[in-house]
Amino acid sequence: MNMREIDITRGIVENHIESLYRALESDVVIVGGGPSGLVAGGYLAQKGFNITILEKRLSPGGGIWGGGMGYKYVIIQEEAKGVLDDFGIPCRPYKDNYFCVDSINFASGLIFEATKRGVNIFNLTECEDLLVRDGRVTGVVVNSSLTQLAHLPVDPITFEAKAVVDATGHDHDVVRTFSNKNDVKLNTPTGKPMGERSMFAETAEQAVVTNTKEVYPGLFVCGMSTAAVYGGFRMGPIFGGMLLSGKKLAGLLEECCSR
Ligand code: 48H
Repeated sequence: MNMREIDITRGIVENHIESLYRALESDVVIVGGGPSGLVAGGYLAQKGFNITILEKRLSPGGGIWGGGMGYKYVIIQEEAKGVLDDFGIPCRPYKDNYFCVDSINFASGLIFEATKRGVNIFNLTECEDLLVRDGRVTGVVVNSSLTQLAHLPVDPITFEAKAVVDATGHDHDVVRTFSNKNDVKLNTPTGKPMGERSMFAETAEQAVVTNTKEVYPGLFVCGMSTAAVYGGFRMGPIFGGMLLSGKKLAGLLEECCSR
């Protein structure tokens, strides 16, 4: 075999550019590759939508990998088991209404299934701002996380989308930045992000699903960022709410993108 380094490089560059082209006009850009974003993306890609996920870290998976305090299992309540099944993730029953999931299996399984269904994930890629036209979010402003880490003065590029999702977890980075930079009224009781509250698992798990919604025309929230945006409680290392939030979001976006 005549192995040439330049062919290896061409293979990487050509394929990356092709992925990038596909992302430029996405149906949905999901910011954050944690459980809620991966589940939403996986269901939508299965229906044929062009889905891009931006993840600022090297590895997608968000808060899954660490289990609870670094102990590697997380808990799922019975109502969310169907989502695990849909993504082919194994679990074992625990007490009457719970299932235990190995966090390594959980994170890698969601990532693998989402990408198999066609979700276009960009790691080391950060959303730093939004595109807004006539009172509607129309896309994202994107930069390399490495540029951000090194505090280099490098301008970003942009992706257009029919809908953008803040799936950035506790940070609610997208909604927070959007609200701070613009004189906008969000679809929250105060018109602003309301801040996350202390731990109360049962209430938190219900609220995370209820508050999965459009927070501004074209901008949706799911997962833990709903708690920060709508003043919800936190729930600790139980992840069913994240899965059900992602599934609900997929339903909302399917409707929005088919209009
Ligand atoms: C690109 C970004 C940006 C940005 C952040 O935190 P996550 O796992 O998010 P969720 O909501 O799917 O899951 C929350 C869950 O992991 C959790 O934290 C729970 C259940 N906590 C309960 C408790 O009481 O503590 O993932 C968000 C992802 C991360 O991977 C970030 O790196 C990424 O978003 N991210 N990516 N551009 N601007 N900001």
